[in-house]
Amino acid sequence: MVDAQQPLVQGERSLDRDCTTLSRHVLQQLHSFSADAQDLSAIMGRIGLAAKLIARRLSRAGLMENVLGVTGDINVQGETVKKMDVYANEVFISVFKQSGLVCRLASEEMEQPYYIPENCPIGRYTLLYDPIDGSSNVDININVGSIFAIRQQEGEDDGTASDLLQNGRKQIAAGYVLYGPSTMLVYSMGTGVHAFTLDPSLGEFILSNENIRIPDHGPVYSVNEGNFWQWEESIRDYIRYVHRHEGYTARYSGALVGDIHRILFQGGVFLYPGTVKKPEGKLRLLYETAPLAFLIEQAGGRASAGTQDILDVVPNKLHARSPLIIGSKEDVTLVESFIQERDREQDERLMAAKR
Ligand code: AFP
Repeated sequence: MVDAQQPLVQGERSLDRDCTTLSRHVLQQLHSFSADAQDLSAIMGRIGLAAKLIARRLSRAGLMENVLGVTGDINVQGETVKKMDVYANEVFISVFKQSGLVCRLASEEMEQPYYIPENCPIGRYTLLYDPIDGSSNVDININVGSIFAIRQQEGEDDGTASDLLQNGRKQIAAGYVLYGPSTMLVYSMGTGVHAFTLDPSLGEFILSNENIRIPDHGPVYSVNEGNFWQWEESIRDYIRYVHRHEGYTARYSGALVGDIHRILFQGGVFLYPGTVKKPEGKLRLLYETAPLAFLIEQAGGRASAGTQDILDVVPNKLHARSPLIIGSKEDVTLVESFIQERDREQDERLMAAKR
């Protein structure tokens, strides 16, 4: 007679793991089968589908026509649009059309949010996303990513989606997809950070790392040092500090998602600081820095805009930017200490000038 409680086959644990798909994991995290939980599980499932479609195209990009290169357009950020940016943006829209789940999508590639009016009475969620992060890597077959966040619509939308202009603590879930040697989806719904790896033979994201904790300190500092001449003196102070101390190593891939993924698992700090001319830097708050901050805080790390936690920053427009210092707790705090020191010196000079 078969005892249902006993392992049937060797490797049952791996069979169990293979059955932990993304949608199932979301329901487990929420400890509920309520309609809300089912909706969030379905949204994550759709994000997974978008990731699979994008991964499939990336994996064959060099063999297909009209996949690599630029479209010739400039996006709302004033940046060159790549063909993959357009494709990936449309993939996210397509997977959510007629899903009944999401009423609005806001992305780096669209000046205004994309409304799906037929979903709005039932699906009060908004998906914010960067369809291809690090798109300059696409043409040279190096890792890229997608970043996403889910927010709930608050109040009536006046047609300008102004309810989205709120701090990052309003995010219900956030995560990224890394298109690397394997495709990984890392997400948090406020109950830890969990990573899934796409098993191409199954066509499913399967749980690979649960409750990931970022080390409190790590050796990596990840920053575009070509911008040294443009930074505030405090950031230069920090970089001089790492240059003069043992135990640091530089890594920078040109795609935020890849750099953050390394830091999530191995510790360290990623910086994209503001400059004297552009104090808010390059990265966008609502669909780049805030989702990653949500994730890294959930893993026990920190994310700062310099003098304020990223999750407390309130954007003044949909495509607002923010500086980013993110990663291991101790490393982020160290960078902040250089900023505080320079701010203190400046205050003292101002006081002295007044006397
Ligand atoms: P692209 O998607 O335009 O390539 O920008 C990538 C990105 O937003 C982020 O993923 C990188 O960390 C950062 O910009 C790289 O910017 P720099 O080339 O200025 O270092």
